[in-house]
Amino acid sequence: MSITRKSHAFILSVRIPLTLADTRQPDAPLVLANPAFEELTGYPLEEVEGHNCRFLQGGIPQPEARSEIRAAIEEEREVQVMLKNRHRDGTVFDNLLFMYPLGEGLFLGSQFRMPATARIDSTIARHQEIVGVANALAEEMAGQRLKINRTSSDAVAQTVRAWMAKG
Ligand code: FMN
Repeated sequence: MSITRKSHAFILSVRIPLTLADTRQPDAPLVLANPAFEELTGYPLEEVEGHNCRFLQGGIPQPEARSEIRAAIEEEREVQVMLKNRHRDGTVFDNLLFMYPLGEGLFLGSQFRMPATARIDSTIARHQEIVGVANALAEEMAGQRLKINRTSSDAVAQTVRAWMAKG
């Protein structure tokens, strides 16, 4: 499945961070990242294209989060995972990563920097926004809407609660 011109332009125009990775290519390289991703991380598309997005982990070990992501890729299903990532200048931030399979191994990822005073409702609002974007892309590229788990908003709330509890 190829990224249509329309999908390409749409991804670049969306104001929330978006990345597209081809998990059927060796080491699942990024094929697209939008300006909102650059604004968040400090990395422009030219520097990240062709690289696996784990470079954002900057050497911080997080085996559980990584195996959760690998399982979701393997099973071609959506997942939300909290990660420690680094901006280009090396500073660490908590990244709530949302991932959706668009078909044929292509995954959409959206990065959400958890604010110091995180709110569950604003995180769920972001989740719903991303689901809307992912559905629009799935329709444009694969001619069908995504199979979104009905309980994925609950899963997001639970992930944020667990993150808040850790302090
Ligand atoms: N990992 C991150 O640490 N930060 C990200 O923002 C991020 N975005 C991703 C976006 C997409 C579309 C995909 C498919 C993956 C993303 N990942 C991100 C996850 C890593 O690329 C990788 O899949 C993860 O670290 C697990 O694999 P590994 O154990 O081989 O590193």
